[in-house]
Amino acid sequence: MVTLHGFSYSNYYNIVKHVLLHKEIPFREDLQYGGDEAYLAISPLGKIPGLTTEDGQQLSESSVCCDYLEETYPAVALYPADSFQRARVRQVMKISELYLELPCRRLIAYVFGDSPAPEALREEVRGTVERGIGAMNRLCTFDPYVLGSEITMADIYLRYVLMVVENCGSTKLDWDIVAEINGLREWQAMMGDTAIARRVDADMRANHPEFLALLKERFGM
Ligand SMILES: N[C@@H](CCC(=O)N[C@@H](CS)C(=O)NCC(=O)O)C(=O)O
Repeated sequence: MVTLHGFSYSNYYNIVKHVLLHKEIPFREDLQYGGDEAYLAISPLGKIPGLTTEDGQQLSESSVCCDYLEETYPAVALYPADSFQRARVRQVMKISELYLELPCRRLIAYVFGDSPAPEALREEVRGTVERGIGAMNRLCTFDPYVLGSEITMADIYLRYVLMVVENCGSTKLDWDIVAEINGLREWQAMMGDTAIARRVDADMRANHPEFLALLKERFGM
C-alpha cells in the first residue's frame, strides 16, 4: 500500500493526500515532521511530504508525487488527454506555486513568530504576487474549474497553495489576495464543499495544536 509521510497541517502534504483520496488509491499516513536523519532516506531534502510507493520506493516533491500517482493510477484522470491542455494544467500549478505561494512563504516565519516583517521584504513579496495574480487572471477561467468543465490537478494544487497565500496575505500584507483573482472566491467555496476537502481540512485543524507545539519546541516560536 502507498504510504504518505508528513503531517496534516502541511499544505503540500494535503495536495498529495487530496489526490490519493480523489483517485481512491488506498494509502496509509505516517506522521513525520522531518528534521531527523531517518526521514532523509524517504525525502532527501527532509521536506514534507514523502511518498513510499506500493512497491516500497521513495519519492518527494509534491508535484512529482502527483505526476507519479497520475501515471501509475490513471483510472481517475486528473490531467487532460491533450498534451497542450496537460501543459496548461502544469503551467497554472507552477505559476501558482512560484509566484503566489513561494513569495508568501517568505513571510511565514513572521506569521508564526512575534516580530513584524520588514517593509522591504513585504514590498518585494507584494511585487511578485501582483505579477502572479495577473497571470492567474489571464489563464484561469473558473468555469467552474480552474481550466474549464473538468477538475484537474491544477484545482487540487491551487486549493492548498492558497492556504499559505491567504494566511500570509491577510496577516502580514493586509491584503485579501483571493479577492484579486476573478472567480476565485466562488471556486474556493465549490472546492471546499466536498467530502474529501472536508476530511483534509478537519485533519489539518486537528493537527494544528501539535504543529504549534512543535514550532515552539524546535524554534521557540
Ligand atoms: N517543494 C516541496 C516543498 C515542501 C515543503 O516546503 N514542505 C514544508 C512543510 S509544508 C516543509 O517540509 N518544511 C520544512 C523544511 O523546509 O525543511 C514540495 O513541493 O513538496
